[in-house]
Amino acid sequence: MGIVNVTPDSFSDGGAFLDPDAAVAHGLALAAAGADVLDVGGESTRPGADPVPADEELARVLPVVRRLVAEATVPVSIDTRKASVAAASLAAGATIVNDVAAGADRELFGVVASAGAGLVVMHMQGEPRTMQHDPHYDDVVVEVGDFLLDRLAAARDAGVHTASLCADPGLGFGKTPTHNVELLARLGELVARVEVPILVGPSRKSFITRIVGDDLAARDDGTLAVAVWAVEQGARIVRVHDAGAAADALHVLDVMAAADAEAVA
Ligand code: PMM
Repeated sequence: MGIVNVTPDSFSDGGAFLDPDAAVAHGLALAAAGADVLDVGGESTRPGADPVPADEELARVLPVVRRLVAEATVPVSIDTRKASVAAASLAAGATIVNDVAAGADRELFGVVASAGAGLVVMHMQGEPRTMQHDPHYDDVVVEVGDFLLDRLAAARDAGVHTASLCADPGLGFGKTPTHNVELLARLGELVARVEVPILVGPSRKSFITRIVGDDLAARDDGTLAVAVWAVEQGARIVRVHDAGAAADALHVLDVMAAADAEAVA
């Protein structure tokens, strides 16, 4: 899943693609480089971010969603917490809603159900403005799993089909670097427990900079290692900025996993 942030303030690419032409060109380049899904977002959820009003979020994402739906050959997902933004984006041709608030907007699951769309529910402790103020868990893996199972059940109750569901532990959302590493180290437990496909979003996040330093190349290298690790543990979708590199790394992993000697003959 390639990230297309149409925001002035996302933590790693804020402002780069606020212009719709730049965002569309970036999305098309990600798809050409190997992204299987393009995830368009108009509200930064970085730690400390303030909420964006619905009309502003819509004005950012809709032109980009429309054009990517028309011009890209891969599905378009809308990264939003708002049912109104989800509804307008689905009407414009998006087919997946990526909700980092997992249905906190009570109408969002119903919107997804009536469109027959796909849904990502993500775990977050708190909300973006304050989520990194001393997050606490007794057992982060168990608690994130409990939350995801509860929200998946709520989505099914609202009419979303099980086959349309995906769950995300929400790396960096109300979690210390230690929590993130524990979630990744024990990702297999979540994969087994949650049963729907797992998505992870490690890309350029600060727990990686703690390990490899914070220049961009190092963050991207670290992201690739997490992507490969996560897929090895059973994750099915990795949400990344550099989709070409991740697609290549995961392709190499596939060749190894399948002992596909033909691939190198
Ligand atoms: N991370 C960000 C935004 N949206 N969605 C999902 N499902 N999972 C994530 O980890 C996630 C997300 C923040 O990163 P960005 O500012 O680079 O988009």
